[in-house]
Amino acid sequence: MRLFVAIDLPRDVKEALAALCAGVPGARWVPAENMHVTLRFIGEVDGARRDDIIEALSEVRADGFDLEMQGIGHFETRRQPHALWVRVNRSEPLLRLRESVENAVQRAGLPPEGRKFMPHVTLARLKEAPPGRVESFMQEHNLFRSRAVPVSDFTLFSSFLSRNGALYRPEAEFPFVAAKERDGAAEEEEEIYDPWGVSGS
Ligand code: 2AM
Repeated sequence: MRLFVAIDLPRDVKEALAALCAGVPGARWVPAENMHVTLRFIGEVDGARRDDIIEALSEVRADGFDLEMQGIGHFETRRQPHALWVRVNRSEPLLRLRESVENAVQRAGLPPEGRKFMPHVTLARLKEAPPGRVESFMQEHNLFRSRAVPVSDFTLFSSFLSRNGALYRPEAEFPFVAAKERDGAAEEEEEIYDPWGVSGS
């Protein structure tokens, strides 16, 4: 099966993103229900590897944070744009989460991700879209800004190709377990910085 790890988005945010999706010839718009922020594309794996990945991901520790989207970007190959997306702000907690997920999938035996992390939500895949129209779309929506989206979990999705396009199915959800619960180090540090024991207990 084909897997990827992503942050799912609340319905109102997906709808706000879907409302942008018009006006570019050659665009295959992503349906609102498929919108997400990919943390790690995994690709084809067998059932045993899937189980190892789930086990490794369940050890990821992270604190909740707010995700914000702002502005539009595109990917291109030889000047031909092939994807349109909304930019996701590269906050520290998002980068830490991405790193923890990356470490987890490597612990499960996958090779390291070679590409740089470029957080985004894909709005459309493009086929022979006129670059000028893509440029005007980006200019028109460049002031787009989402509300702050509280993130408190991430999801392992499987992806199937159906006649009506990609179908994404959650295989496992991972609610954040606070990073400070991970080991005793943080607690020890607190004790050192509380020499008078004012925090009680
Ligand atoms: P995209 O949003 O940039 O298209 C499910 O297909 C998710 O995995 C999509 O969000 C997609 O990213 C990403 N994805 C698909 N194929 C990929 C690949 N070969 N390398 C990296 N990411 C990929």
